[in-house]
Amino acid sequence: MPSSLQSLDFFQDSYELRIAQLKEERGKGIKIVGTFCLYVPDEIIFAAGADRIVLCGGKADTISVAEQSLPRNICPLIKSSFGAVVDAYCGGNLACSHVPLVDVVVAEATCDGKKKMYEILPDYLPTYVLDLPQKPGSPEALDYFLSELRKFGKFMERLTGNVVSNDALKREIGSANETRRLLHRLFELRRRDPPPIRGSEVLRVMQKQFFLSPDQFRQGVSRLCDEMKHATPDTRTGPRIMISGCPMAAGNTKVADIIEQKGGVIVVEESCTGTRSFWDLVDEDADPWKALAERYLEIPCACMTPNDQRVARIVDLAKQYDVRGVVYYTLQFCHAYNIERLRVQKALKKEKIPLLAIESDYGDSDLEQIGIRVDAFMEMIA
Ligand code: BJ8
Repeated sequence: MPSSLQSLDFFQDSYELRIAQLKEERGKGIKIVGTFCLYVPDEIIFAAGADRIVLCGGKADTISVAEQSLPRNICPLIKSSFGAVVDAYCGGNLACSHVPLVDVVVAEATCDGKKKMYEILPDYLPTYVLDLPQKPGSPEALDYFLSELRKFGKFMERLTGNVVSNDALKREIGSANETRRLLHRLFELRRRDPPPIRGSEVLRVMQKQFFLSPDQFRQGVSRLCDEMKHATPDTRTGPRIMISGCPMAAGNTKVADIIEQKGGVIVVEESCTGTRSFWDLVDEDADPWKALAERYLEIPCACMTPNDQRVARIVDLAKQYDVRGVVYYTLQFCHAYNIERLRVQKALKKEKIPLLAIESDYGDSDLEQIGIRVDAFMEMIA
């Protein structure tokens, strides 16, 4: 069903605009950094005068290329991302025409599949790996991550020839916080009953957060919020649903679309393409390096242990958004999110909030089966 919100058109039509911008920047000698994860602070990249795009793949069409090198039984996000790079440099098919515009990848030590993929990536693209403490709550974690961020800052300085000054960092922190506040505004509007926008529409906007420049993205979200404020409420009356789990990278809207086809009203997503990307702000009054280290270590990703803050946040969001049920989404072979589901399920059960677990890939073969399960879940919680 086409949306009545005109400001969504900008996000749909913005691909060419951004590609043209990246090409122009490259022509001027500006470095373009590709990333794969929320743990790599954009603020440091921008403070060095570089630009960035996130390369996480959500499309099925680059998976077969990846499977010529990678095992089949790993997460589709890893295969799709890697396949897009191989395709760009060897296949010439340019499934993702922005990949060849990247000068360097800044990767991160999160899940095993990604870490090992990053060891092969330098065959195609220069790759820098940011290390992460695995127990973010331990007393040594902050100091260690801080030293990793400073090292990364030095790397960016060598890459661009620009100094990453405290002033530049503070400016970028302010700008990133502005985006985070805007997204809070967008998500706040979704608490209405019924919400003024569909969850699948918000997901497509959130996916663009990782592709557009911060300015382009903010302008688009600001216009969207203004329009949503006065939008006629949707007449859909299905159960309010939260999606929680793995990111849904650009190209992947499969489960969100099925939930809506079955009458669910998605009101919030606890994922990296949802609240995890913007919920916490960076302290603008503290030392910028320390403030960044503190904020980024708070990201509640299942790769970290223990991850109590994620479980608590899911329960909190479920209450804030008055959800009737949670669809827990895991990408196939993502052990971290899959296993963490047990703790999430237990915590939600205490609050009498039902959970439906869906594990899927980027293919179409399970569409019908997922549809049947979602249908039954909707009936149960209606
Ligand atoms: S902060 S969720 S973007 S690591 S889904 S590749 S974890 S096997 S994408 Fe992620 Fe950063 Fe965490 Fe977010 Fe591995 Fe799981 Fe695949 Fe994943």
